[in-house]
Amino acid sequence: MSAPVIMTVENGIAVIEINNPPVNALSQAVRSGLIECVREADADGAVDAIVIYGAGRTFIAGADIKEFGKPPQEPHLPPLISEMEAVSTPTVAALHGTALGGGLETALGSHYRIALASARFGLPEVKLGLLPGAGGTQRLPRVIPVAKAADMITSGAMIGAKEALDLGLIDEIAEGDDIRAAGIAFAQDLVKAGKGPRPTNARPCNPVTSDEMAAIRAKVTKAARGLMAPVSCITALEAAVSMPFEDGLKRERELFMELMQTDQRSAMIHVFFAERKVGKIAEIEGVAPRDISQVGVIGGGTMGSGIATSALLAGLEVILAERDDAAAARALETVGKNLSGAVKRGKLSQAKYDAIMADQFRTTLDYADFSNADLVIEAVFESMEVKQDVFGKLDAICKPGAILASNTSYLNINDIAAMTKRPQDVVGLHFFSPAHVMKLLEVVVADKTAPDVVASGFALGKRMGKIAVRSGVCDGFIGNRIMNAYAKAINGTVLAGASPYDVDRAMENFGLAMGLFSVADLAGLDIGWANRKRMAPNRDPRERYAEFADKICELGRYGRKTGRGFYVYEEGKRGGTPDPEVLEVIAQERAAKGIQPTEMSDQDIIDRYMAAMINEAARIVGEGIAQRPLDVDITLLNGYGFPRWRGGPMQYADTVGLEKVLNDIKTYQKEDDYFWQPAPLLEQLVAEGKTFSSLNG
Ligand code: T1G
Repeated sequence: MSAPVIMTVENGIAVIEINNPPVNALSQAVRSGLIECVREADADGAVDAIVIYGAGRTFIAGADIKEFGKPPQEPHLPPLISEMEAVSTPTVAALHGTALGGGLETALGSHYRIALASARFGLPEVKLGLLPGAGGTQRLPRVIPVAKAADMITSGAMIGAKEALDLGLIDEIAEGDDIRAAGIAFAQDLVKAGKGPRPTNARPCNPVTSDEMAAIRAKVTKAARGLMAPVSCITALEAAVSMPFEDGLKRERELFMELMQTDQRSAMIHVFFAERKVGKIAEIEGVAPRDISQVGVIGGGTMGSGIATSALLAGLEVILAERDDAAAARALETVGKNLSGAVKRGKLSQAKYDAIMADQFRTTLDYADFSNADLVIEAVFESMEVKQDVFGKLDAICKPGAILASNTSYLNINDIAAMTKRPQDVVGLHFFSPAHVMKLLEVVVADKTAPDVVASGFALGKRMGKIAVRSGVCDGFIGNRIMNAYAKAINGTVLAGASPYDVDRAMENFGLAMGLFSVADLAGLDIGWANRKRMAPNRDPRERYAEFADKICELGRYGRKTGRGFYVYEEGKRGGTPDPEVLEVIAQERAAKGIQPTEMSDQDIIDRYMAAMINEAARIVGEGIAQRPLDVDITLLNGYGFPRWRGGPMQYADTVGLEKVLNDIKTYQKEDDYFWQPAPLLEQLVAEGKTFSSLNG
């Protein structure tokens, strides 16, 4: 393996190249190579200036996250950057790709910064439950306005080269795309102009008033909702504003080391790697996906239009079929609105919007128009009969090799595939509403689905900017099956003594955007009601069925759309208010069932909710529906709003301890020993003293 850092000297310019694919992460070898080269160059009387740049596609994209959690190795990055900053030879960071985290901190410790026009810059440590721990919180506010520094550090968002130049983060945007040559030319100009070192730490922090700082802290604290890192970022920034540089650097280090010990940090780094690992499955390793350029969508409702929008934004040609002109017109309007939203958000240019609407998208009433489609996705009514009819027709119309996909959220893909002569081409592509916004895509693999069709589902997901997760066939696949389980547990919790309002409060305090009953009111209680009626014939008589939701529906209360559900909704008011009549319905059911309600703390409620989620997830992994626990985590994080800083239900289970979860389940069994059956995998892992993460490979 060649050295990750090499230096050449050309006409008095020491050029240090960092070459540690894929993203030039600051591994121990890179750190030691970098500081050795800087020391050697600074001691070389023939060297007038030093240029540091990254080989390959990017400058340094940060510390090597793979080293986190392992014993830290010298040289540590903070003193390395400070030593580099103090050299007497002017240093230039030549930036391209994404200069992120420790990479941007290394650039901030350089005296000057030049970048390609396509370069981007960020301090995303907060997305890992950390803060910039190598001087970023101390040097950035010395280079750009404090408020902007606060925004970059607490959001982790990247900025482009033009904004970086305007802010003063970089000194120049280079012409062309040869960052090495641009760095050398910039250094030569420095030497000609007689410019020496310009250490960032010698610059004062940009001005900010204490009121402005207080307002920044208040805003960040409110938005943090349980996250520790953003608040620590502000504490470090306050040190930059109020302390001498070295003291601020010490304070930053203290705060960084505190965050390194937190469960939030280990959860968010778990998510970082899990989101990259979830697409790596043996069955598609080395399997080429089929070419997809024309996509057919059947059904122009919310889901179908969202899927069409997502495909259009991915650059695919889309034909959307509806049953009549009016429905087709509505679909066209919905897709147009979705794309206009993308234009407003800066995700799509107006010119691109016009081009899409002119010749990349059209509607039809005739499935015959799908004869040349590479992929057809149906998003019709959730009825097996309707879907089987659609697939029978598609089988006769579509060309050989075309992929036929169902967006069903729980129906059996094997039964749908059986309506075709090409079961190997049939797959489930379960999008989440709104499909052009939600990142999760469940690729549901039926018994006969071909590996290259599975690979095509993953490739489509990546092209759409989504995260695809492989699911086997079962009722509800991964996400909805788990949601059905924890909804039953929550209904049991309400029967046992909690109110729907206690539950929603506890879930929101846990970090979910909304509690289960608020979500149900928003989605429409009639949808869940129809589902429960569908499942009723198969309901096991031993199930302790909670009826209060059905009773509320029988009163014609379907949630927001009818003005009443679990909550009462008044015109012009955002949220709903608790409804005493709902509490009465629940009290009557408890009485009829002979249940004496018990007091429940928020923690009691969360313990039950999470035990149900973890137990069903353990079943799903044990049955092979999800390949690994990380697949469940990624599903719940990207499709169901599970708090990212908790890492997902399986990561959370490892954090609280599987033995505790199992013991909780055994306690609840006394109330309902039908629902609370421990999953075999959970019992096995507890018996072996193992964690779910031990199954992630
Ligand atoms: N360390 C180790 N591996 C990394 C890495 C990193 N910083 N960044 C990416 N990888 C791996 C990734 O796991 C994947 O591996 C491959 O590179 C391609 O990544 C002291 C403490 C740079 C925008 O948070 O945002 O600096 O799956 O699929 O879509 O204050 O990677 O191929 O085996 O994401 O083109 C701060 C994280 C670290 C940046 C490229 N830096 N990376 O996106 O490729 S903490 C970050 C990214 C820090 C200092 C602190 C993205 C990217 P594999 P990829 P991509």
